[in-house]
This record gives sequence, structure tokens and C-alpha cells, in this order.
Amino acid sequence: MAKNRHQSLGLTDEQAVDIYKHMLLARKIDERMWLLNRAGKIPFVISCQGQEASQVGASFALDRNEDYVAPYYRDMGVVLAFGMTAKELMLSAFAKAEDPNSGGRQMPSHFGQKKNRILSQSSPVTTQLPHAVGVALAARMEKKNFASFVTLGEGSSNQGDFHEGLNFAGVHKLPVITMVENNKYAISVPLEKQVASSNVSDRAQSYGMPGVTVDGNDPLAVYEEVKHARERAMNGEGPTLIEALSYRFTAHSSDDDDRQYRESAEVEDAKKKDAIISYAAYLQESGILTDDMEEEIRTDIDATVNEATDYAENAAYPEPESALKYVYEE
Ligand SMILES: Cc1ncc(C[n+]2csc(CCOP(=O)(O)OP(=O)(O)O)c2C)c(N)n1
Ligand SMILES: [Mg+2]
Repeated sequence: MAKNRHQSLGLTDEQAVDIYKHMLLARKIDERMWLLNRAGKIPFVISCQGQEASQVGASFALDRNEDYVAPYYRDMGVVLAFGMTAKELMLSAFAKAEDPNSGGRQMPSHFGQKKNRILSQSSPVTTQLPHAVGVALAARMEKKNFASFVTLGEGSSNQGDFHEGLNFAGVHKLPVITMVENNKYAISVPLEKQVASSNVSDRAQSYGMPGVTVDGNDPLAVYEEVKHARERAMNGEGPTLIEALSYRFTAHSSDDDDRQYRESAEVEDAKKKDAIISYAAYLQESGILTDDMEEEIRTDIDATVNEATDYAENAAYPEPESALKYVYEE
């Protein structure tokens, strides 16, 4: 990576380091969740590991005080950047009453937080896409200046909702940005058995919008594309489809054994391109991250993750009767 690229993209040194802090925080929370799961303390993990650069790079290109996001289950980097805290994520993992996503009712990683404009998602993949298109339609109808941003996996781009949502967005030129996080697998199904076209972004053409494929391990490259897409959206030029290429470092979830369908050598190879390492090196080479700063960042993040874990572990469960809440009008 060429030095000081962030400056030519309009990012301050502080913002460039902040991107790194968010990526690392997401990674560290995720790693802790796996330990808690294996220790029998939390029931389920579905990881962001390997996708943090795409998620955080994209989020920093949005207006994090105005735009709406419809994330999918791996998007810990997106929801952290939009204001959800480590503590809130842990409360969700432990299914505690204070979990802002669902009060401990939903599976973990089914994000939703009104105050941070994070749309609640349901389990059938890609249902969030038409929702995000609807939010963009609302922006148009109410003449408001915000964009809506939606993410999904590449396997999920084969669902009907993808076609219906993007076609509608294209016809009406709505301010919605779709980012497909292509991590090469849909559970056990490799990319070549999911998608017949060379790139998922090739599909944009049939919806009358630009489609780009970007290196999802490079947060600045993703930032640049999403920023451009947001400018288009705000100028009334309509939607954009972005495909961010990365790799899923963990098994699909804590209930999956990926040794059944991929070689560990392939995983190890992908980890050589880990954005946490390459982006830290970029910041070091640009002279804006020193060893001392890195040490301080890691110490702070460790403390944040420890505090969040302890708080959530000791927090109260919801009352059993509360499971009946919000089923009918309430
Ligand atoms: C409509 C629907 N079909 C199947 C599932 C089960 N399922 C959950 S995640 C997943 C794989 C999705 O793969 P991809 O879109 O590539 O996202 P990734 O998990 O790789 O990030 C499947 C099949 C589901 N949740 N919803
Ligand atoms: Mg995938």
C-alpha cells in the first residue's frame, strides 16, 4: 500500500487510526466470543473475522449520524462503527435482558438498534435488502438527505429478495448502497458452486446501476468505493452495488466444522492477507501509528472486552414471562 493514501481520500490521520481501532475491537470481541462459546457460557457465535476491513472501511464512508444501515449477521464492524458498544454486543451474546437488539430474545448477531439507525434483521437471509430499499424510498418521499446501506453475503445474493430489491432501487434511482461481502463460502458451498458469473458485481448491469468489485482486505479501497457510491446517492444518481472480496477465517458458525469441506492450508493462506496486520503495517509506514500507540490501543481494547464480558455475564436474564411480549400488539 502506498504511504499516506488515506490523506488523498480525505481522511485525517486520526480517522485512519480510528478505522484500525474499530477493526481490532471487532476482532477481539469476536475472539472472546469463541472462547466463551467453547467454555459453554454463550450458545452461539457467527464471526466477523476476515471481514472487518470491509465493514469498517464502508461505515466510515457513510454519515454515521444520519444514514441508516441494514447489516447482516457478520457485521460487527458496521454496528460498532454506528455506535453499538462492546458491552451491548456481549449482552446480546449472553442473551441478557439489557441486550438492546432484542432483550435477549433473538439469536446473537441479529442486530437492531433504533437510536443508531440499525434496522432490525430477521433470520431468512437477504430480507434486509428490500427493507433498506424501503428506507431509501422513505428518504426520497420525505425529501431527507440520508442514504441507506445494506450488506449481505455472496451466497445470499442468489435469493429472490436481491433481485426484487435491486430492481426496484434501480428503476426508482433510490439512495441505497448495497455491499456484498464475498467471503468465498456460503456455509459449506464454495463460491464456484454458488454464482455463475465471474463477479457478483456483474449483476448490477441488469438493475441499471454501477457495480464494482473491490479488495475487501483494504479498508481504504472499500472506503473510497462507498464514499463514491454515497456521493452518487446524494446527487440523485441512484443506487450502487459493491462487492468486497475477503475470506471467512472461522467456520460458518460455532455449530459448523469447516474441516469437512475446506483444507486448513487454504485458511492459513488467506490469513496471510489478514487486514488487521496489513493495515497496521500501512499506518506504521505512514508514520501515524507507533509501537507505543499500538500497545496502548491493544491494552485499551483488552480492558473494554474484559469489562464487557464481566458486565454481561453478571447481568440479569429476562423474566421468562417477557418471552410473550411483542408477539401481539404491545
Ligand atoms: C432464506 C434462507 N435460506 C437459508 C438460510 C440458512 N443460511 C444461513 S446463513 C447461510 C449461508 C449464507 O452464505 P453467504 O450469503 O455467503 O454469507 P456468509 O455466511 O458466508 O457471510 C445459509 C444458507 C437462511 N438463513 N435463510
Ligand atoms: Mg459467504
